[in-house]
Amino acid sequence: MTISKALSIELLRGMKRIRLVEEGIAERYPQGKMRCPMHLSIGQEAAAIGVGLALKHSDLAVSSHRAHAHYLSKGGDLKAMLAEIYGKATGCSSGRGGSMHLIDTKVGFMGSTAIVSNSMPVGVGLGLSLQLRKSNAVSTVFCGDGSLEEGAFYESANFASVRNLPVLFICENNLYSVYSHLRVRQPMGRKIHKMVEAIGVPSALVDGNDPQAVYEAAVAAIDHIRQGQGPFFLELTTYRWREHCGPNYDNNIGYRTEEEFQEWKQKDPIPRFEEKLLTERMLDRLEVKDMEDEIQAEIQTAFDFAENSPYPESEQAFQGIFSEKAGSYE
Ligand SMILES: Cc1ncc(C[n+]2csc(CCOP(=O)(O)OP(=O)(O)O)c2C)c(N)n1
Ligand SMILES: [Mg+2]
Repeated sequence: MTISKALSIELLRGMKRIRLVEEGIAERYPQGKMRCPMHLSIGQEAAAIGVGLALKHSDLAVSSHRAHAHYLSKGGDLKAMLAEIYGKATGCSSGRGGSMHLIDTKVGFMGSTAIVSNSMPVGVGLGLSLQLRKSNAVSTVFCGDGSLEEGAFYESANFASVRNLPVLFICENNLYSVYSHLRVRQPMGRKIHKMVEAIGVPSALVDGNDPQAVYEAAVAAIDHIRQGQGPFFLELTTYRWREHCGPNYDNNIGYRTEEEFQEWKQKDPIPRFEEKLLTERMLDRLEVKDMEDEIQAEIQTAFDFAENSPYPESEQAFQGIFSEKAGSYE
């Protein structure tokens, strides 16, 4: 598949935007104003944007604890995300959820939750709802390799398969669940996408650090689903650069080696793709610089918005937010 110049540039811009937002968070986190746990996906940007650009706003998505990139790739509002992380009333969950509870139903991002695998049945339920409404939209479940080790995944994937539901499972396999490598969690030689096929959901394995490969695989999977052929599972190989939770690096604590980290850093999705676009003369260095300046200006405005927004009033603490704030996706 050849993708257009405009789309190639959007893939690059999307990756840079996610990276710069998360680096902005990491830089400011030690100030102590963001009082929630923080799971960054720096290094994993290609997976999120490749899928996000293949989806429409009318498609739905849910995610997990590491959701910033998914929310932004689906078109979620950056100001509302940062305000949420700062615990402000203008946040997308009215300041009560923090980094792990993002929602923007206007663009079909139906929520992220902190309980591993919790969003599986929610995403499959959304798929059932789409099917019952005879919609041709797709429900996307962003998840990690670790979330496939919960019973909820098997029940959900089985149900999606049996009912032929329009569900796209996107598994970012970054090798780790917190500090545990796959080799101590799953039998030797198991291939995640093959295991999922064995329970009835067709799958593909893709280089999750190649945004174009991810985009193309997502388009093919979405076509399969929109044609009424049921769920599809994409395993995207990638790597988290920073600590599991927090803004720092933690290669020194012994659960992974510096060599492994450096090996994956060489596979940084952003410079690799940028170089490709420069070589193919889709844009020049000056345009890349303009792109970065534009993104940085947007990010600064969003941080200012978050910092200057008010905290929620205590009497609002138990008021519902879904209907009054987030709206409905109908
Ligand atoms: C049910 C449940 N068990 C354990 C945890 C603690 N926990 C938070 S994130 C995580 C690892 C999840 O790994 P993975 O799904 O691969 O996502 P990644 O962090 O690598 O993005 C664990 C075990 C939790 N939040 N929920
Ligand atoms: Mg993982």
